[in-house]
Amino acid sequence: MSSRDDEQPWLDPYPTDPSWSYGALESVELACALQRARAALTLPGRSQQATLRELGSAREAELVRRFIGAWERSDIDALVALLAEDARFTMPPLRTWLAGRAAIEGFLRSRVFATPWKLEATHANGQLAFVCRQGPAWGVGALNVLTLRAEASLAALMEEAMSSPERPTMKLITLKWAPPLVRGLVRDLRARWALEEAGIPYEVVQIGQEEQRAAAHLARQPFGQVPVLLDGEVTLFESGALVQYIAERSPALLPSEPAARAEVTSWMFTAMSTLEPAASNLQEVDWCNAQAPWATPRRPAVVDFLRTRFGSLSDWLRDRDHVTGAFSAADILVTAILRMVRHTHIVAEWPVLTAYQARCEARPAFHRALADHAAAFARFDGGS
Ligand SMILES: N[C@@H](CCC(=O)N[C@@H](CS)C(=O)NCC(=O)O)C(=O)O
Repeated sequence: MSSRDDEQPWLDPYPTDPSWSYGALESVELACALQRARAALTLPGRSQQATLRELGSAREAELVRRFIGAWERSDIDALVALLAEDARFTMPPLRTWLAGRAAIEGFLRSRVFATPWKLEATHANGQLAFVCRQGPAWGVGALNVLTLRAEASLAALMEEAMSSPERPTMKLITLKWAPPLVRGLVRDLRARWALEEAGIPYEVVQIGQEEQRAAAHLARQPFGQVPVLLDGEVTLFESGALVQYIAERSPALLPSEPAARAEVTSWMFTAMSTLEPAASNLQEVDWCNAQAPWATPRRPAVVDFLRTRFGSLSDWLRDRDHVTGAFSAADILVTAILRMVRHTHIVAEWPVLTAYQARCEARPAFHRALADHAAAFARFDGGS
């Protein structure tokens, strides 16, 4: 890796509104120069304005759309595809720089997408630039300045990029309608939350009971259940698998550093295989079999078992804000399990768990996911 990386180029929100000049901003702010260039094609002395004129407004708009889309989706593969082999990434006034596509990719994967971003296109000194707002507070965290250095064949390069297929939008399959009792619990919420945290756009497909039993759906989900995630050629079922797949596209949800990643993975499996069965046993007693003769005598043992699990979880969280070092995909799943027994006061027996659940559910991504989840079912309240 070719880099000079002895400073911590990280990022507090930029203190003012984005009414800057490039020079002023550069002196206080991170600025990234991503150079789309092939050395052999570079002619010296060509201005960015001339390069952009050559590119033409339609191709410039397409480049802007692709750059913003890739950055907001944390789609590092798509960003890297826009870089030339000899691209350079600088952060004036820091001395940190990265040379070459591989070094930049490593940097993007390790740090940049630990939080979600929203980008607005602008120009700085005649160059294409992007005001980058950093979630969850959406303060300005960076000005990315894109330097296009290719010459005569830039238009051809863009043609090539524009004709290469873009990844289709992910599709999340959920139920058409769900009764109020389970709204906020149907497991598409877990995937929605992860998608919102990762800043990945998605479409929702709602299916009715007949479609659940249809061969096409059973081929995707052998039990006729939801959620299912479709991503191009990829089909996934089991909410834990969906969350993991989404998290793999967002270092904010699943870190790349092996020890931290292993911790998050362990807790994702804990949520699904150690905690969830204890919570779903209680749902079965209280909801699915409430009238069965065995329900009342069985319930205390089910609650006791859940208490042992939640007690251990509370002990673990006593001095922690999240199940691992920072909020991650594991917290999405653990919080989802705590929610499963919201019809009882069991979580409230542990103030640590109550505070943890509130902390996770306070995240804007959770609010967006929950609102969309509820709105989707409400659309079919009148039936159809
Ligand atoms: N272990 C599965 C459970 C899936 C599940 O229970 N899905 C429910 C909604 S949350 C469902 O599809 N219920 C309708 C049905 O079973 O017909 C997962 O985590 O995805």
